[in-house]
Amino acid sequence: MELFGATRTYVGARHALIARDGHVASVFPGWKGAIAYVLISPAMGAGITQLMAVFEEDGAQIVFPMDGYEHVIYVESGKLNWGERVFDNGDFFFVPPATKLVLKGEKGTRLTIFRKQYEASARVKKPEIVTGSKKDVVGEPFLGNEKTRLQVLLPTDDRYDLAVNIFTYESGATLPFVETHVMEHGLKMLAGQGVYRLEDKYYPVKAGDVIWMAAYCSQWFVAMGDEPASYIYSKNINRLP
Ligand code: UGY
Ligand code: MN
Repeated sequence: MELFGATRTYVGARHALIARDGHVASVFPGWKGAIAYVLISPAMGAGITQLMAVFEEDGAQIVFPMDGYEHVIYVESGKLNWGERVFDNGDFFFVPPATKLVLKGEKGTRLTIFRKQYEASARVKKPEIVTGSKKDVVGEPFLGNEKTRLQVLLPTDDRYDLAVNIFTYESGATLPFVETHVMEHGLKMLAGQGVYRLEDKYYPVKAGDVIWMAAYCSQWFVAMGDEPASYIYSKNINRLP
């Protein structure tokens, strides 16, 4: 039976689950042939904005202002150009604040973009451009558990105040304990499924879902089903609150 007037989406004060069925597109100045879904933003209380950008025509273009915001772009599918640089499926790059960011893509290209105000500090140097690919980043066992692997995509030295990681779980594997921490997360399920605990609620989640966890949102995950579950997520790091 078709579900009618129902959704898995929930937006609360300290966490949110955004399922695909509720997405509504936005377009921004300078964007041509491409749309964005602003899935996590300050409008819901988040410090790190998360967009899904979709290129609807060959040669479509998206533009970000040259301001105090840094960006991490992850190519979920398709092909993308940033100037002379070319990015494919699974490639990612970090763009420091005040850097020209005009991206052109082929039809069908889909990106997850994290956008955060850079927190400068007199003690640290400015962050630099980073480029890489998921396939080249070793997945380290998380707290010694081989069934849960963490790929840390960006350098973690103190120039960087934003981490973006990919966490992959074999079916049945879990986060080892319910985490409660000052750092916030924006998360996109890339593959598989499982159950996410957010504060005191438990949500079935699957590929395509987006989750926001505010600072101190208690969190835990168990992967379930026939394939490993994998998600990419952001985290603010290296700055004293
Ligand atoms: O980096 C993290 O805090 C990570 N272990 N959290 C999460 O996967 N929800
Ligand atoms: Mn966490």
